[in-house]
Amino acid sequence: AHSYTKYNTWSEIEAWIDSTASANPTLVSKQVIGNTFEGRPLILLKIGKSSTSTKPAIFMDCGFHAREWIAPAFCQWFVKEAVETYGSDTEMTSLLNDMDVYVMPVFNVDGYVFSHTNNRMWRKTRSKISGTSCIGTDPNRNFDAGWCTIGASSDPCSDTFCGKTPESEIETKTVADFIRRNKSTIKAYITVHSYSQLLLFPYSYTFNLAAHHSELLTVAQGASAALTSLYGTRYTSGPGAATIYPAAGGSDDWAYDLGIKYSYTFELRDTGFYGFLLPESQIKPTCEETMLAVKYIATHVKNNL
Ligand code: 0X9
Ligand code: ZN
Ligand code: ZN
Repeated sequence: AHSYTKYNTWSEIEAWIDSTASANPTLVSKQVIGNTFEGRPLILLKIGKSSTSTKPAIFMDCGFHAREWIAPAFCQWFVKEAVETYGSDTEMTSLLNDMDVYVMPVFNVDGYVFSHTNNRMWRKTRSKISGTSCIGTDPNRNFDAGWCTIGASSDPCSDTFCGKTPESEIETKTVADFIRRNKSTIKAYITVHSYSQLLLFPYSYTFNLAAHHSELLTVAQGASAALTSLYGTRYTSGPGAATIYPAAGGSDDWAYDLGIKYSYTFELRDTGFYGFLLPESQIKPTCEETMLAVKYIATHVKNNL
């Protein structure tokens, strides 16, 4: 059965999506935007008070990389907190009154399933291409942002394979198409990974600073301070290339170059003791502290529309 304090399987998450949407019809709606390589649905939850006019929105995804199980756990937690605290928490209430949040609980569904059934350390998608028996593309090397120029591999057997072309992966193409289609309403892009306790922003495909570098850094530092205030967890903020490593083809750089100024990548707990194998006992504290950072960013976005 589904629980917010365990690592749910895809079938548990799928059932949870349906029950959450049916239980909260005024606040949550489900949208299937496409299908994965293996045919599973690519699902978004749109969270926000219904309105007759189109509201500005935040897009947040989790689970690009299959083995980063804490990321989908966070997206589920975010939805829970949104529906539980709307109407009582003033910050969440005004956020969801004025904006919508598109939450994609699992981006790389096929990889997530494979990491549960076959290989806990799987990272990539599960797509097959001709000419090799190696499987999968790194979805965070597959976006059209300096594609495959640095920190990515053109070897299909590599864990950072950039794919045959930009957006070669159906998951990448589907999400990129959705964001392009809703470009005028999406004011912030947040993508959740693990691990390293970092809050990153563009660029990662170049060491050049983003045009909005100082605002992006100030907001990241404020969000990190909010996160740290709960349990003292330390985060480092900065542009991807200089803070973690240069790597092209990421969704954050792509969204930023599309014109979505507030573009952030979270690398959740921990700093390597457990790494991707973060114990379930850390789901609740990790999610509670991360909520503070995401709400901080969202409120900044809302106040600067
Ligand atoms: O390498 C990545 O894709 C991310 N780190 S992870 O350990 N979760 O794989 C960092 C992504 C930073 N942003 C870009 N490289 N665009
Ligand atoms: Zn990742
Ligand atoms: Zn809570």
